[in-house]
Amino acid sequence: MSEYTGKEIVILEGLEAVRKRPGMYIGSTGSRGLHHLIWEILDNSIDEHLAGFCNEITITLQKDGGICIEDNGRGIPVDIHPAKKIPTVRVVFTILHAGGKFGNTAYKVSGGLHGVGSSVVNALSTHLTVEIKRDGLIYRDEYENGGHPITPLNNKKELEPIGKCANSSSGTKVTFYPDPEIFETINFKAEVIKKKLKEIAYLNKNLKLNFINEVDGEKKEYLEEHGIQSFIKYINRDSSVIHEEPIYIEGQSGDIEVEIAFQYTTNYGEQINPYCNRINVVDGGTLVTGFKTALTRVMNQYARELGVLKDKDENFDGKDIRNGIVAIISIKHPDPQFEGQTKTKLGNTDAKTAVDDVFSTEVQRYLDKNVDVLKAILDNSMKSYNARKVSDKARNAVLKQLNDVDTKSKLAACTSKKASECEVYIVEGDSAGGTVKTARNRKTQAVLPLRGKILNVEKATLEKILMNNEIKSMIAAFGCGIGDDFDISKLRYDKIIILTDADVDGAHISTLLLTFFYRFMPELIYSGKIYRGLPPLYKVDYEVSSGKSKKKKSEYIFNDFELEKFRKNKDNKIISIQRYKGLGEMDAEQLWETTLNPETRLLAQISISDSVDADDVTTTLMSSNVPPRRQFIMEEAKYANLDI
Ligand code: 0R9
Repeated sequence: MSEYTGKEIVILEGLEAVRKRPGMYIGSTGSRGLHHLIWEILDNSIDEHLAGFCNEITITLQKDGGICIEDNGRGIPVDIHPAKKIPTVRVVFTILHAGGKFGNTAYKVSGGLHGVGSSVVNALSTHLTVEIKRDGLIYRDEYENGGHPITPLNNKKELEPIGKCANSSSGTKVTFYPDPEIFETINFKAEVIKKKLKEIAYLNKNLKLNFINEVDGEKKEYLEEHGIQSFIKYINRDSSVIHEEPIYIEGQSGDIEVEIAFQYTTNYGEQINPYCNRINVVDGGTLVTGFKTALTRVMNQYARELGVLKDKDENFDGKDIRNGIVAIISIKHPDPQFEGQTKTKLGNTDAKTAVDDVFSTEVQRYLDKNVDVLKAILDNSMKSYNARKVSDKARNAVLKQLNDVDTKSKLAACTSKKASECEVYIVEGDSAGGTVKTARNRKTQAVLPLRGKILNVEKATLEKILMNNEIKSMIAAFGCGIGDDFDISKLRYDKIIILTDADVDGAHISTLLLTFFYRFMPELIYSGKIYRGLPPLYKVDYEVSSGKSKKKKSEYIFNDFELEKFRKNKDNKIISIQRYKGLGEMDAEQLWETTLNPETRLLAQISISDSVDADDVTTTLMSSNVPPRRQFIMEEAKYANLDI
């Protein structure tokens, strides 16, 4: 253990806050949060690439459980920070900044946690080393136990160089070991890292990414010369396409750079993946609006010119034109404004104009030269237009019947009509539904029991989906319509909570429900309305002794990690551990205490962190194309117990 000066303790206060509430900074302390640490460090290297100073990054998964990320950029500055009077690199790793990348002068275009990422990773590590090559010298700074510096500074508070290197060689290398006291697992997964590197390579053409797995000796290199055009081919690898080559467009409007690639498949629906400064803005925003507006206008113009639309006033709806499209929109903006609850929606109005400008000019240039592609797209739009007219009829018929469904469905409504205080529990099966009905707070908690498994919407026709009783019950209960008529302002509940047993069947029902929401009411997910209730897995009876007296107590435990921690606590003498297999094993009182009471229950909010991944996993798991699903399940089976 090293000694810390009073000053350093003050400096570390920001990092203590990170250790107290890691979820606030990295989302979770499960496997997803663990990998987030890598993405944060990687983001800094990518920023350096975007600034034009780095073209190679190497990630090494070490045998000793550590992870090492190295870039060949300028190297983090080591000079004395004018305000903090310690080396700038130490400021970067030990001070949690409120935001803004050091006055925003460091980078023109920037992504990530806005400069706090390095200190967050340091706070959550048992050991971290940063090595810098700059101006022909090598420097090293080390930290332990959540960010305490252990490298001595000289009397001028500077870092002494530890060696020399060629003047031409520069860069930053960060090696860290995540803290097992913070994370439920500290095992990095090669597959997860490789997938991310692939995505980064697609979005940053000409950036070389190396992956070295010292555990099994694997080495891989990612370099995508054709960038997002190859990304589209990769996304559509298992789909049938209506034109061979993805269409690629690039251009600049003012100081905004725009890159778009798209291709039509025969799939129903649309998949638009927007990125701003390489950040997946899953909720879209102005860049998506610009793309949609321009595409609709340009294609309607062509349709009239070519006589596909006969009537001068007749128009394809935007939805008809986008049916089957898979697109990537990637822009670089010097001053992005991220909006919405999860900051994943772009707000800048100039991004809309820029995308519209670049896209409409360039796509016409392309389509004028590739008339066969133009005709294939218009033909596809016409088919969608005709199909929509048929399905509109079916949907309207269903929506008309909904009042009728309302009375037939098993919904146990709540008495309050104030949406902001109401929630609905979607429960697996009538019997669990019965207990939840007894246990709930009738004023604010409604219960909708579902009978058995709901329909897999990925495999069914729209008509069949709309005739399904469980789906009709949900549409009726939520009150906000479906598809084109969906209006989130009419939603009757503030939270929709999926509550299933903690077993394979329960997980399957959850997946089916999420697939339905994702495909037909995605706004519910984007606006953070969907949750999974997390009932406890164990009840532990134990004895605590204080002085001579002994007290019997019991506690609910929600996962294996917590149980392990509980077991390790020597103050508790465990008498018995009961494992709950299903909701049915709890009585109403226990259910209220553990799963329904807003004060004590545990809920997981469902969010989408990666739009390509969400669509990919949904298609792979739920469609009728079996070989990719089999492969996915085999690859993922190893990780099946980890967090969602
Ligand atoms: C392996 C992970 N890499 C990094 O974390 C990393 C940060 C970083 C960086 C700069 C260059 N490379 C980097 N790699 C840098 C250098 C200079 C100006 N801005 C950025 C320069 O030489 O003038 N920095 C990220 C933040 C900072 N540097 C800063 F705040 F300290 F300037």
